[in-house]
Amino acid sequence: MSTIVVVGTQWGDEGKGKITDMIGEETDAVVRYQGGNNAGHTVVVGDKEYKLHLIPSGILYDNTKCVIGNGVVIDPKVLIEELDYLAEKGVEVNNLYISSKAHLIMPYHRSLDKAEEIRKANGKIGTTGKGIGPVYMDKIGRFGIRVEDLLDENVFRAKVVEAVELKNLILEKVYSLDTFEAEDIVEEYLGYVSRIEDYITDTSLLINQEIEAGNNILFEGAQGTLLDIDHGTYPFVTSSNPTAGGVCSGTGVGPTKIDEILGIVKAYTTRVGEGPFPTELEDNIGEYLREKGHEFGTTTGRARRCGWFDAIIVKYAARINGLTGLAITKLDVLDDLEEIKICTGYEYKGEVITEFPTKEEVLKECKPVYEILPGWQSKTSDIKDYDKLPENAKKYLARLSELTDTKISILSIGPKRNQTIVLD
Ligand code: 2SA
Ligand code: MG
Repeated sequence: MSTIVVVGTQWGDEGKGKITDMIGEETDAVVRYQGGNNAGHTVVVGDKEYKLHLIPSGILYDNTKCVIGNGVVIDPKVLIEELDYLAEKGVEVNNLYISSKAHLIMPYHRSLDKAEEIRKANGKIGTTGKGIGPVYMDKIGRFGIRVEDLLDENVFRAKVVEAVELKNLILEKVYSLDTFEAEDIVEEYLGYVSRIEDYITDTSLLINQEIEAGNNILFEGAQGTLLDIDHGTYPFVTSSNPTAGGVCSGTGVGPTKIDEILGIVKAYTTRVGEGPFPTELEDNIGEYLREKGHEFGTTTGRARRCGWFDAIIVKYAARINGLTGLAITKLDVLDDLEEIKICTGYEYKGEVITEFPTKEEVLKECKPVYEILPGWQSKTSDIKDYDKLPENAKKYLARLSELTDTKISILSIGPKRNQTIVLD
């Protein structure tokens, strides 16, 4: 038996969905532990493409349990839309388990998320507008509403009435926005109960029983290390812990039960939303990466910012997550380039630093120090064997592994399941 965590090492969109889907084939349960429908995974199976936001990618397999852990925040409307979307595509959704302790995204969370972005204007985070920050604020503030509350009409109504009273004050007085009618929300949300009640359970118990039974479990991270609320580029982060530590609190599984932590690494770097990004390219190479890599948000459709591989951040991710291996994705996107740069340090106030700075004000001023490697200028997307890769591609990969002090376990050279090379 083994448990593995799949975690993003950059700013999200590293291709976690594809790798999760691939490993998911041999997995008994796929578990999400944080975030909500701000995530976006694209998975290609045969000639079908699936875009998922909330439900774990493992849903595409018949016998894999799909678990939404307590650390996830759930917009029930989106959940039901996703269930319908999967049903339309002929995917069975019997194997879904939702934590009774997960918090619910309410309509006022979405309003507050958007309103706060508008209020901030210059300092905005560039959120997905899905209500993520406000729902986690309520959770930490101890006045959130959990999935289990939906199962008791009186409890649910009382909590909504209390919450709406305060939210309406804020919406009206702080943001001059429309307020909500508690009873409308109660009616809407109780209407969802019949669609989801059968999935609700004690998921910590379930996962621990699975582990006990010797089954293989995959914990699927959303977003990435640099979007972590504690370890990311604060305040330009999401409001949860996508890093490996989030697995334990977000699922109710102890740290001694985790065997492997696989870091997903894009062969270059992207970021969506605001915040510092030292290796960002605002030239035609950046444009080339965006076009060739289809770098547009799965959730919002926003164009992603693109840049060279930054070894400082991936080395940092290896430390924060305790990575046991790397899965490098989208190597094929670099196929046509004449030369490829790797950031090996930052120049800050005349000195070169090689550890990721903790302060956003410092990172903002960092200039990348590059090592330049020759490109391979040939197609890699059909290669099945690591040894058959062009020499310069192998050199590039070896350098990434060396700089981040982590072995490469998986290499992905295209969106399809069979465009993957497993190294160990
Ligand atoms: P939020 O909405 O509060 O979580 O936003 C806070 C920051 O976190 C970033 N963020 C993301 N970055 C990359 N990918 C994400 N998921 C979608 C995708 C994004 C999309 O997979 O493509 O479609 O735009 C994701 N979710 C949150 C966000 O950009 C803010 O910087
Ligand atoms: Mg994504």
